[in-house]
Amino acid sequence: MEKKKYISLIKVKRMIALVTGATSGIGKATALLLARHGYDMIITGRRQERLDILSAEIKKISNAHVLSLCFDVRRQEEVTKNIQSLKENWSKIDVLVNNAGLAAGFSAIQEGVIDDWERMIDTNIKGLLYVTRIVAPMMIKHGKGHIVNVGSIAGKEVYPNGNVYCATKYAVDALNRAMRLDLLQHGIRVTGIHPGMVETEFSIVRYNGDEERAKKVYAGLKPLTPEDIAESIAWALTRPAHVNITEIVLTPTAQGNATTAVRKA
Ligand code: NDP
Ligand code: 8X3
Repeated sequence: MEKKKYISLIKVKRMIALVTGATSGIGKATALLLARHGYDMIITGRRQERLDILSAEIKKISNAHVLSLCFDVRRQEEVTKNIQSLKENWSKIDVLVNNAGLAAGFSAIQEGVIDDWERMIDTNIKGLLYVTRIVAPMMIKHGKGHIVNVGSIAGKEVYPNGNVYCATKYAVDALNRAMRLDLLQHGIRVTGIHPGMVETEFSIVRYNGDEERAKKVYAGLKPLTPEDIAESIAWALTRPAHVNITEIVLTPTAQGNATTAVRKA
C-alpha cells in the first residue's frame, strides 16, 4: 500500500513539455532548459539528425526522457498523426511551446515573393494552429496546461519590408489573447513571448542562406541569445499556479524598437 502511494506521487509529479522548432535557436535552448527544470521533453522539427543530436544532449545534461517527433507543422495530417498518436505515457502534455516559425525574405509589399508569404503564413499561423488544435483538447482532458506562444516585437509594431512576417506575428499575438480567453474556463495558462533581435539561424533563413547579410543584422550590438528567451519562458512557467504571465516583450538593451538600435562602429 505504501509503495503504491509513492508510485502514484511520482506519476503526479511527472511533467511533459512539447517544444516545436527545437532543432535550432530559441526552441533548442528552451528544450535544454526545460529538461534541466525536470520536464520530460517532446522535441519537434523537420531535421531528424538535429533532433537525434539534441535528444542525446538533453539526456547528457538531465534525467529527462525524450521523444523526438519529426514533422512539418505546415502539414496538418503530419501534425495530427504525430501528436494524436502519442502513447498514454506521453499524452499528458503540461506545456506546449509554439515556437516553430520563420521569416522568409525582406521585400516591400509590391515586390513580395508569394512563395515566401505562403511559407510564413503556413508555418507561423497555420502550423501554430494545427499543433494547438491537437494539444489544447489533450490539456483540457488532463485538467491543466500552459501554452507559450513565441511571437515577436514584429507582432507589436511593423517595420519597412517586414509586412507579411509582421502580419503573421500580429496574428500570433491575437491568437495568444484569444487562446487565453477560450481556455480560461479550463484553467489553462497562456503566455506570449515577444522578443526583439535574437541571434539564431533566423536571419540566415530570412536571407535564404546568406550568412554575411545575416551577420550584419546583429553587427555592432549585443543581441539577445536563445538562452535569454528560454529563461523568460521558464520564468513564466515557474510562476505559482494562480499566476498567468500574459506576455513578455524583451529586446536587447541596444534595441529600442523594431526600427531603432544603437550600434557601435
Ligand atoms: P531558427 O531558425 O534558429 O529556428 C527556427 C525553428 O523553427 C527551427 O527549429 C526549425 O526547425 C523550426 N521550423 C521552421 N519551419 C518549420 C516547419 N515548417 N515545421 C516544423 N518546424 C519548423 O530561428 P529562431 O529560434 O530565432 O526562431 C524561433 C521562433 O522565434 C520563430 O517563431 C521566430 O519567428 C521567433 N522569433 C525570432 C526572433 C529572432 O530575432 N531570432 C525574434 C522574435 C521572434 P526545422 O528547420 O528543423 O524544421
Ligand atoms: C524577429 C525580430 O525585429 O527581426 O521576429 O522582426 S525582427
